[in-house]
Amino acid sequence: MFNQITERFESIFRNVRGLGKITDKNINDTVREVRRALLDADVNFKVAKAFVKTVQEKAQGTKVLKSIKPGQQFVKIIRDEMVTLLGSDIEGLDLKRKPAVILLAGLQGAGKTTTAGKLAYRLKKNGKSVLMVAADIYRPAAIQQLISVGEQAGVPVYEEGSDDPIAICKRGIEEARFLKNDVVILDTAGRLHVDGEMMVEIQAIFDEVKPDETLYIADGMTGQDAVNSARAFHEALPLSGVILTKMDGDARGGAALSIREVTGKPIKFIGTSEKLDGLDVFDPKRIADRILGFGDVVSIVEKAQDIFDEDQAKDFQRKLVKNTFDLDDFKLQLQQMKKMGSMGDLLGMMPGMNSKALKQLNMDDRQVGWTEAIINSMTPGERQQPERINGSRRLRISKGSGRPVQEINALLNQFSQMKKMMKKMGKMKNKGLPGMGSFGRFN
Ligand SMILES: Nc1nc2c(ncn2[C@@H]2O[C@H](COP(=O)(O)OP(=O)(O)OP(=O)(O)O)[C@@H](O)[C@H]2O)c(=O)[nH]1
Ligand SMILES: [Mg+2]
Repeated sequence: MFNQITERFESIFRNVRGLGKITDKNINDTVREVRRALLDADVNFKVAKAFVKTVQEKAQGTKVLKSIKPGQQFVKIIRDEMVTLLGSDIEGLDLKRKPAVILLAGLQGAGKTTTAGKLAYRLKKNGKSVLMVAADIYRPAAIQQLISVGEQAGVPVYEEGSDDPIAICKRGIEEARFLKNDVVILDTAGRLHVDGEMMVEIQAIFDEVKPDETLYIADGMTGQDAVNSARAFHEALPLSGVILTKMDGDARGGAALSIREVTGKPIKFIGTSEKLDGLDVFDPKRIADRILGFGDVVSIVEKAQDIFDEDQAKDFQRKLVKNTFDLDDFKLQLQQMKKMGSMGDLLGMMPGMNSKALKQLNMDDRQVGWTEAIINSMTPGERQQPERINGSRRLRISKGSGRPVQEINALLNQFSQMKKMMKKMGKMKNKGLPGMGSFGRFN
């Protein structure tokens, strides 16, 4: 996710952080780079322009403040603006009414049915009883698809075959009322275009059921097309929010960065895999930190918490913050991560492990086994103090693990880079320096 734009911001920040003084010239140079990075990530032109203008004005204002570290101050301005652009706060679902009705709409193949299942699964995990309604009567197998998603999620599906979708939705909600369900999710038919007959149909469903949440499901891979369709859609139907799917792919970030500003509607979730648990709450602060290359330590810790027992998770947090994380912990992490799905995604959240570093490491699942073999071939002392591993030790480890020396070098480089980054972040936290908002939540 966001590799390309993150790489760009990392390089911009390398320059900015070193600035001893903020001058008009370096403000202009930097914002020009930022604008280019945004446009290359397919961010809406007007959004990029407005973003850069605000950053420029704020940076010029800061110059007068004579802060001790002007470069850091500049980084903070960009980070704050990015958070604002993404929507500032987490936006939950309004599910007060019983049953609360969630209407899912979107273009064909955007991920409505998959997302219906993910939402149902998430709500069920949170103790809600959910019913899904199959209102896509046009595509053959659409109903069967929802039923199968429902089986995986352990959530029942209301269907009537290919009757009138408006009536199906209405009766589905009646059924949920009868069953005393908390939430009903309406899976509607995909639309090729935003106008046309199908649009009339979804408006009719909207008018009939008066949903509590009308969520536009947008394919995050389609960049500005997703933004434009969301806008057009919102003009026809009042949306309460957006879910961006397929953010696990090589989505450039344009949709995530523009959709809120263009439609005025919050992104509530992002889809991060094809699986049922591949739906994350959209947290503007965390996403900003990921886009800007600050890593997302909080997410890793949370994922870890899902898998580790509590003591292990606390231990892991403590080690991250105190920077006593060693190769044994790293190995344990790798083993646990195997259970967590996409390696690349998880490592991408590690500070200092994104973009280039990640490509270099090219972590696929076989690689996990190799990395384990390498760490297994080290002595306990070496794992605790990897800096002790000199040339001859590397050769020994290479022989022991059956992996080329370059791989041992790459692993050790990565690890030391990661540690450096963690140390920096730990320090920032202590001093309360900018850009580390999410770190506060460790406490
Ligand atoms: N990688 C990834 N794939 C996804 C995600 N969400 C959906 N998909 C995939 O996208 C494809 C289309 O998803 P559907 O849920 O069938 O899309 P839909 O909007 O219901 O499509 P129609 O009913 O035809 O309009 C499927 O292959 C899904 O597995 C996601 O977050 N990540
Ligand atoms: Mg569908």
